[in-house]
Amino acid sequence: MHTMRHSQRIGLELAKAARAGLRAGWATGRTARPAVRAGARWYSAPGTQTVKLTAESYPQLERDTRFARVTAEDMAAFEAMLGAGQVVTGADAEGYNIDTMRKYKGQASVVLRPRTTEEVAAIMRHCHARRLAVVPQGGNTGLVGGSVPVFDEIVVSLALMNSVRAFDPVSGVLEVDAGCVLETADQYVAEHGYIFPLDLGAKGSCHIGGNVATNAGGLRLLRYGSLHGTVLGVEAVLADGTVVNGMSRLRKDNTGYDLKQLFIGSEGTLGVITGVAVLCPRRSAVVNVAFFGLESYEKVQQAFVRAKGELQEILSAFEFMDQEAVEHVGKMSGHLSPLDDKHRFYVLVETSGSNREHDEDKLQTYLEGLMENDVIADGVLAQDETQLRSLWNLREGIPESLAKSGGVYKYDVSIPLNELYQLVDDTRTHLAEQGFPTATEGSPVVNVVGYGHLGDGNLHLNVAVNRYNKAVEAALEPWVYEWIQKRSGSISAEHGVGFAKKNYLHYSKDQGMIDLMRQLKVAYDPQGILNPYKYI
Ligand code: FAD
Ligand code: 2HG
Ligand code: ZN
Repeated sequence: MHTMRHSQRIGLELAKAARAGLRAGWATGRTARPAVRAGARWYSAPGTQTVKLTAESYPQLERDTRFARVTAEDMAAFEAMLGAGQVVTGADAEGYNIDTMRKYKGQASVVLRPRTTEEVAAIMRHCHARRLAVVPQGGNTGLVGGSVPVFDEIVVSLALMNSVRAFDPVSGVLEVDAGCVLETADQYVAEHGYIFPLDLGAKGSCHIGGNVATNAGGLRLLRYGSLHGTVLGVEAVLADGTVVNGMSRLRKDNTGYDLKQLFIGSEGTLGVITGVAVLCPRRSAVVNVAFFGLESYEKVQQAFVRAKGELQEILSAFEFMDQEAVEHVGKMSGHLSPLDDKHRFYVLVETSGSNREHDEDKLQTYLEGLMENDVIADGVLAQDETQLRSLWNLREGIPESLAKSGGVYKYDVSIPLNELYQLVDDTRTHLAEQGFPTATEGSPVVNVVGYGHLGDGNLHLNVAVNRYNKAVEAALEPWVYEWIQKRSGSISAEHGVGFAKKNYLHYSKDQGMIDLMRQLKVAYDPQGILNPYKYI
């Protein structure tokens, strides 16, 4: 017989209930999910360790001598087209050169900050004519080194193109400049009763243009699908300065090739995205979040299958975390598990719907069933907005807590669900065999954790190290990618290929596909000036 308890730590009602009395034990959320959860800019790892130049970390890489170097005449041309205030140089350019993981550092001496699509077009016309290489940059929160230069490429930052262009409260179609921050867009549509269909931990910093360029997945994909479905229109500037206006607001349009799809996930290699039209769904009035512990990965899968069956249309997130991830975020960031005991795995389930009684009834029945069948060991249900936010902060805080270790090797993969977690166990064993045991005196490996969007078949394997270490990297790569290839998985479920995985694309894509991608690249960017040294 279990009895109900109360968690002192974050004040959540604890539902380690007696099977018979369980219905009463799982108290449900009373408020809609807040418009903003984390509400802060993404934290970037503290700059205690100097970031090595990418060119020094990868000495075999050479600058492509076909690209011109920026001259005084180029600078004069940029200042004439933009105004001096929008041309950043010297020490002010430093932040644009370093990625959020502090793993990659470029050598750009010039950063251009256009305010309009016409200014982007003028920049690209000039760079194309002069064969100057360019890196489009959004919020610089990308996790594959794609948003920063490798050598002296010019950074084109979309940060000043940050306006909401239009919103239609009948259709829910939002039109924004590419530099609009995700959280700002979400807050904007929230005022009209809508929700942005994408949500992720970096929402306070990342741009919609960057999200589209990476085809970001995030925490709501399970419910609202990928950007390939929700993005209706894209406006972009091609390498030669041509503006392609594909800002459709239509859900259905079968007039020829759907070219906007090529920009979604193109990671700055095909054009500079300047505008995006997105279909936003209605914001749910009732949101509930449950968090529970389970003792095996098998049980995590059982809980997911039952969530799909029993929560159906109200299921909006199914995130899982292993014990190591939850303990790490507790220790490093203070986001503590609300459960008294330790568990091998944890799951955060969110439901979003419109009818409180109906939603709560469904969720309670689901949780009761899991308890009765011994699928879950213990759990809590958020009682109010603060508790709901605490649970999400725990989940969203995991990457930040790992970054505090010094460095993190990140693998963002899709694998058939039954084998998803095996990669984490195998990585721990493999690293130990290679002489890098976890959390052992003298070993650079601080932690190996697994978490992610289980509902999307997406695992985040993170190997935290005390500092970036070539020997650890060599032990992990291509070993991890080979492991994934053997299971026909994807080496990038959501973060993209960028610089980090550029040599490993063939582990997930057949040569015919890679050749076709190259042909498209040549057609869109014949001089290869857009985001060179990256994946294509
Ligand atoms: P940047 O980092 O600036 O750029 C990313 C890539 O897009 C680069 O190749 C760049 O050249 C290109 N690019 C940027 N803007 C443009 C443009 N306007 N036109 C053309 N190309 C452009 N990703 C997920 O998928 N799911 C998650 O849950 C998730 N969570 C995250 C949590 C944290 C804490 C962090 C730090 C990152 C997370 N990410 C996640 C990574 C994710 O890719 C980014 O956060 C986001 O999508 C990148 O947007 P950005 O504006 O920062 O783009
Ligand atoms: C998340 O789901 C992000 O939190 C980041 O995609 C994952 O840092 C990572 O590996
Ligand atoms: Zn993710």
